[in-house]
Amino acid sequence: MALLPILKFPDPRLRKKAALIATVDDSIRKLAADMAETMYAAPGIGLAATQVDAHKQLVVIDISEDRSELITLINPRITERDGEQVYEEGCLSVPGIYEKVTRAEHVKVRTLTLDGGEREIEAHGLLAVCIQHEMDHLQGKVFVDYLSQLKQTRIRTRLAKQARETA
Ligand code: K1U
Ligand code: ZN
Repeated sequence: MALLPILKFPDPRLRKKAALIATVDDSIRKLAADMAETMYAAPGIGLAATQVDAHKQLVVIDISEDRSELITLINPRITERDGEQVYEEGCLSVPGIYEKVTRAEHVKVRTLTLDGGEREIEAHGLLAVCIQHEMDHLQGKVFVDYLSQLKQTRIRTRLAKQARETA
């Protein structure tokens, strides 16, 4: 397995739309394993392939306390959504920034599995937030897009300063 570099906002590659995965083969299983290792090491509770510059519809998520409930989404599609919740989100591509975002409280998601089967996942609360956040990445959307222009400008300034200081 390998740790993958995570793209940082405002890298334009975070804006690319991910392609559907035609066949779930060993290369996809290897990418999913590397993404899971990268997510756990970061640490994070989710990671989309877009964030590691692999523009395929692949997501890994684990919101469990003991990091034992890995969920892999391949070509995920939301089939039902309802309710509303506000959660203070973070993003491994926007380090150190946490802001409130409003999303559906409950979603049903149809996805392929790593063995090429199909399953449906029903999610509420944080899992629903994380699924929507990661599926946004696959469409080239970052959570800061939901914020005001003023907040977005402040975030860009802060991240540019962070990047200068770590260079
Ligand atoms: O997409 C990402 O960059 C991962 C992101 C997922 C996420 C977090 C919160 C709300 C929505 C989506 C993160 O994992 S940020 C880090 C984080 O939230 C966290 C890290 C360690 C333990 C618990 C949370
Ligand atoms: Zn993110």
